[in-house]
Amino acid sequence: MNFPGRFITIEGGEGSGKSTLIAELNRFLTNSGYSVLVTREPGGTVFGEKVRELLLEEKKDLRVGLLAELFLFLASRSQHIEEVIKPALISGRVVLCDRFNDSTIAYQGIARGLGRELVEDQCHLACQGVFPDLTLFLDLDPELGLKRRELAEGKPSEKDRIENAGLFFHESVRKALLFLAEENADRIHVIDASFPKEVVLEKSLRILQPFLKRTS
Ligand code: Z5A
Repeated sequence: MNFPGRFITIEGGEGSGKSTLIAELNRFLTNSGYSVLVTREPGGTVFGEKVRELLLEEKKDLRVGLLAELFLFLASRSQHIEEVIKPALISGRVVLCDRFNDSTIAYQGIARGLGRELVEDQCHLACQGVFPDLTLFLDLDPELGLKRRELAEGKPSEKDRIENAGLFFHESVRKALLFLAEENADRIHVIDASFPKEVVLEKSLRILQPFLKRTS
């Protein structure tokens, strides 16, 4: 679907710097005159934030099956698209979204093992024709991502249910995202997130600015 606005997603593992980059991009683009909407998945709506709590909660005896997990992520997404993302794109805004379909394909489809095709099909159903125009993938060694978070909090951080899946799982997610980036090289841009924040911002803007100028 073609909209006046632009839909930009930011992907990457835990602690790769997505929230940090999104805040800086928001500041820069807003100062440059764009109307920007920052949002995230799971979440972005009142309903989605409730689903997020359910998805991330780590609680003894709480079991979440693979399909149940997938459908919860997609329930949040379809509400998010209908209530927030689509209206913003129709009104010409630049939407910066922390995670989207590529996360679902990498985490649920490939790393959890549900199967890429099955997950892609369900994502298509949930997305109602709304797909990212451009994606920045912040690529970082998962061990480094975890260290960054611990450094920020000054202690080993409490992990949510998905973070707790272990290093091997997070390494599979990274490989899956790199694979998706290779396959969708026209949309997904890989940025080495081990560089300092200013460098990551500069590299991102070098991709984003010409894209926005070209397509606005
Ligand atoms: N998930 C899924 O399974 N399926 C799906 O479909 C979707 C999600 C949508 C929630 O995501 C979980 O849901 C996630 C995937 C799964 N689980 N995991 N893993 P989330 O986005 O809320 O959680 P997260 O990925 O763990 O995000 P995060 O921990 O908030 O990390 P971040 O936003 O990428 O990083 P940050 O907060 O910007 O930075 C972390 C620290 O590093 C902070 O102190 C910064 O100041 C510092 N930082 C940032 N950049 C740098 C650089 N360049 N150098 C040094 N230090 C830096």
